[in-house]
Amino acid sequence: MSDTSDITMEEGEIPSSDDLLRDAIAGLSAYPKTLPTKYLYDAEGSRLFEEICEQPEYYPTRTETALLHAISEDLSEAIDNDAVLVEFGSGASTKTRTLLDAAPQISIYVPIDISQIALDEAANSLNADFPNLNVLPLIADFTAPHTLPEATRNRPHVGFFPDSTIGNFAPEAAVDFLKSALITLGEDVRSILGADLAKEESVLISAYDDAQGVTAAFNLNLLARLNREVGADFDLEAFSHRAIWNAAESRIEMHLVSRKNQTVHLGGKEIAFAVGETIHTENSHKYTYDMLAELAAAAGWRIEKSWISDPYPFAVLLMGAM
Ligand code: AVI
Repeated sequence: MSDTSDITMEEGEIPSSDDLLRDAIAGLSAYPKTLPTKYLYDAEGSRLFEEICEQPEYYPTRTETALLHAISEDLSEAIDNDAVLVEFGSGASTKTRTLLDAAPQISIYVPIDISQIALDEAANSLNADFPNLNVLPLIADFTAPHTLPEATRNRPHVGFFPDSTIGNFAPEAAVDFLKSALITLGEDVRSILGADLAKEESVLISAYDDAQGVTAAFNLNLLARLNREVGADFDLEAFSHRAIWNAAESRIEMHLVSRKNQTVHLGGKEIAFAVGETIHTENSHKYTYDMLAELAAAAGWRIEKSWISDPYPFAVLLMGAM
């Protein structure tokens, strides 16, 4: 298997189309070929991801939502009065509602996301449904440390990282992210982390290669995006989606497989593909509880309490700064 530390999500600025072209050329000129995961999420990719979450095979979203509902009272007990809830990579803030319903003592919510549209929509709908909540969105790359709005000073802070996004980071990047979250949140804080856990291979493969082909469309959209935004000439029919379980790394990998020998053009470069050659586009690590505890500890967090769902193991961890 390839060393794919370069395809994971990483710290940095909000990417431009110059970045997209530069990163795509670098990844496609390497062997094995890669494309950065972060580029899966343009408007169409984000729409397709929402659709993936509704597929019967994609258990993580339903499982985490049900678990958060079941333990919401316990989580609420761990949140102090007048708390600031900071969500890293908030998207539509869907799962946040479960916490906000159970913990009305949260007075400020800071969703951090790179999508202004997602933040505006989430803020509008939360303002309507939680009139006592002060929503202060931050447009930023959530993996980097940030200064929170002035109004959050001198209040207890709680971080929220749902959706198993942590699994899309390589272990070292996951530690960096958890450290950076600690810098953003400050000292003496708590966080709630949702992470999918390792399980039967057939369940994982189906979840990442659904019968409707939504995950395939999500993966192929990356090539469509290169055609749209940087004038590449990928023939989408000439690539197929593949999900692989890499047991040694405890991760599901998404690849795009060339169905024939072909040459693709982008940014004045010719990129040759042999039949069967793959572009590695995403890793979704399925850590064990012990692996998660190690990552958390390496970043300065200790696990105070944890809940694991059944029959599909998914963990919600309540962590405190060490
Ligand atoms: C966003 N992330 C947690 C999803 C996952 O399960 O790793 C992304 C995804 N890729 C394919 N299906 C879902």
